[in-house]
Amino acid sequence: MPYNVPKLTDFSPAALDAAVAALFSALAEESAAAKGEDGAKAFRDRWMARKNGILAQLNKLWLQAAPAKAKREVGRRVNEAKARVETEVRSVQARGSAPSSPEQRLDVTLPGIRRPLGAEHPVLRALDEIVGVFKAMGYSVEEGPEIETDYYNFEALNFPPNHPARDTQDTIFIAGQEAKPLRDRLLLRTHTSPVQIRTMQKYPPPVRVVCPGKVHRHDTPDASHSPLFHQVEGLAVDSGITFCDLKGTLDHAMKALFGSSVKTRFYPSFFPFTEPSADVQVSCFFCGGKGCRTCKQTGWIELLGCGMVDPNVFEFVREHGYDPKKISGFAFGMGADRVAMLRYGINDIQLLFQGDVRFLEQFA
Ligand code: 2U9
Repeated sequence: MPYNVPKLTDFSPAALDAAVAALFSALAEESAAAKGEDGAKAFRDRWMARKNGILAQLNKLWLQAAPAKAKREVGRRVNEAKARVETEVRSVQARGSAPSSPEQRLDVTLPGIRRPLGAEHPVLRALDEIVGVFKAMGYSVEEGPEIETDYYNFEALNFPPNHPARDTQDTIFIAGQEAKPLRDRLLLRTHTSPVQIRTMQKYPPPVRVVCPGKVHRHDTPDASHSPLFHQVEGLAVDSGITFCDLKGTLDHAMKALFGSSVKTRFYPSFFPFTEPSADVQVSCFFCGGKGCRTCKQTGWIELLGCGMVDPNVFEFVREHGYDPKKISGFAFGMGADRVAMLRYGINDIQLLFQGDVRFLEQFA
């Protein structure tokens, strides 16, 4: 027999207790019998429907029917019944929505969701490694704008206006600036050397600084050329700095980067901003100097340019404390892309900039 709310006539505490006990036992019985989502809904409707649910009937048949002096007692019991019914309905609903069949349960043997981590780009890794070697020698790191003025990229670095040395830089200029004085015209920096000029304007000597970053040249792309590449340049200025300091510093840096057994050798070269200038070769760390494909059978790999800062360059920052009669300095530069290519056996510089995941994920 399904439970029906009785119409109360006896409102004595004993009669109320008996009526509530019958109500709760019906609640427990029906709650246990309610199965699945449909059962939970029917259970809720039967007990809590606004219109004629059992709770609504309690209001009408018990509370409203009670004489004034029993109202308090009846009200207390009806409230208690409300709370019990609500708790029971919630627990039946929770049971009803939980997976019931074994197939619906969590399968811990399923493969997890893969969240692949990104990896540092090989060029940035090389750039960081090079910078790290110089940081360990007390160098600080400075960065500067990629869009530079003619003054910082050329003039202050001893490339006078119209000098043929400018042609070697294959500069990409920003168009439509003919109205400006030459020194203010904008271009994409062709080297990070402008950062060293800016550094000297900012700090008086002594300075020891490395400047990593992107540079741009109007080069046709091929396996060894890219219109965008990366340099790390360095500058040390102090009183009494000599070519000997330059050689010792770069020899140490190459050993730190490529292993303590590599040797270095310095060849005369030319850069507008250094005098004397040199190219630096490192003994081939693939064949140990015997000759192989990477070093084109020479046993040596060219990696660096360097030199003593030309006094003409110091003239541009003289008022910042750089009197070429009192101080001297050395500078160097290397291509980080080339270092990455040698380090990771990459034979085409284009691979570094195409964003092909099949290439990049090898560095994860
Ligand atoms: C100041 C004074 C001197 C920076 C230098 C080089 C030599 C050099 C090349 C290496 C390969 C560029 O990436 S590359 O093509 N760089 O050979 N750079 S000395 O000399 C400076 C810089 C700033 C104020």
